Amino acid sequence: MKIHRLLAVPRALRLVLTAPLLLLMLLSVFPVSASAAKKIIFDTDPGTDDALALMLALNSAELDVRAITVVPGNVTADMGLENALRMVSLAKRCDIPVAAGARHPLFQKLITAEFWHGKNGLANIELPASKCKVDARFGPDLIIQLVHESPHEITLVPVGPLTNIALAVEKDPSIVPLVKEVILMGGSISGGNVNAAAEANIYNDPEAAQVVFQAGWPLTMVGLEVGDKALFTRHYLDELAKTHGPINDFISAVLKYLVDLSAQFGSPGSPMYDPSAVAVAIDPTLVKTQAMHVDVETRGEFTRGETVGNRRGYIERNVLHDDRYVIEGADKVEPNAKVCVDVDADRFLQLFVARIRGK
Ligand SMILES: [Ca+2]
Repeated sequence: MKIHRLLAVPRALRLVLTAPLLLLMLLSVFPVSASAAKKIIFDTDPGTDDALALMLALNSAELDVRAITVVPGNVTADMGLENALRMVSLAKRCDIPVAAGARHPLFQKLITAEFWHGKNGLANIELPASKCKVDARFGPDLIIQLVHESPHEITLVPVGPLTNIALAVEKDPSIVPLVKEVILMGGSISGGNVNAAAEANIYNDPEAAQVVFQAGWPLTMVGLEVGDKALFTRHYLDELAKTHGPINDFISAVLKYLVDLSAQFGSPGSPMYDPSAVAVAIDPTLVKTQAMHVDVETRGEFTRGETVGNRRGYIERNVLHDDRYVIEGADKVEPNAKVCVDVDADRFLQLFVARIRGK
């Protein structure tokens, strides 16, 4: 339609005709619209590094946090729920459902980590009482419901023990092919952080972790190989402290606590465990991955909770001949996970600081 013809039509109609054009122009200026953002469910045991991860997610336009489900781990289920509610309230995001989940791991007693996270799980920082209300649904049920409502669109980002995710899969296995992907913080293929073998999230519920790793969905394991390399040092703390705001100040205080704690153990910085999974959800190019088959050890004398990654991609085939086995070949094993084996640590930390500062 030529311009002079357009001008000839009534003003109201002109608006109707030009509105879609304006919308297109706006979309080209702001390419990450809410509808294009990656829908995630954040499963968490908050927890200091959970706080970092949650605020990174809430401050990143690439992600659309559809729900927060709470799992016991770093702190009890009740304390974790309270912490999650206070944090979404601080972020003025009462629109996001926050649901309680499991009360304890599947087959063992809970191990809480106030030693590392402070008495209240949030570096002993007292956030104001929450203005947000808990969602009445059970966390695993909420996961099931949201996955069915948005088939092939939901990315699960668990950053605690995998109890809730395992319960969801056990209750409704039909969600597995409907989940877009799972990007979890947990595991290690190079030794543990709770003992020689196991990483804390996996150690806190190995059976649940094995369910999640064997479920058959696209899964990325963001483990200690990433977090231990991405140390949040005083340099980044100084950058973060240059700006202020409720989230900025809270995260600065949490990280000051963590950096001081790390210094007591001789480390120049605090490993960025939970935020690493969120960062990978935002920008997968931050990490290098290797496809491999991962099993979770549930019985080992020294290795319960270890993520055992098959780096070579095969297992020997042993066949019984009389009183001995004979290796008759090597059978390929199918990968079930993309394991993050390296990270561009500075780019990740810069991204984190920028997002928390609201940039
Ligand atoms: Ca956590």
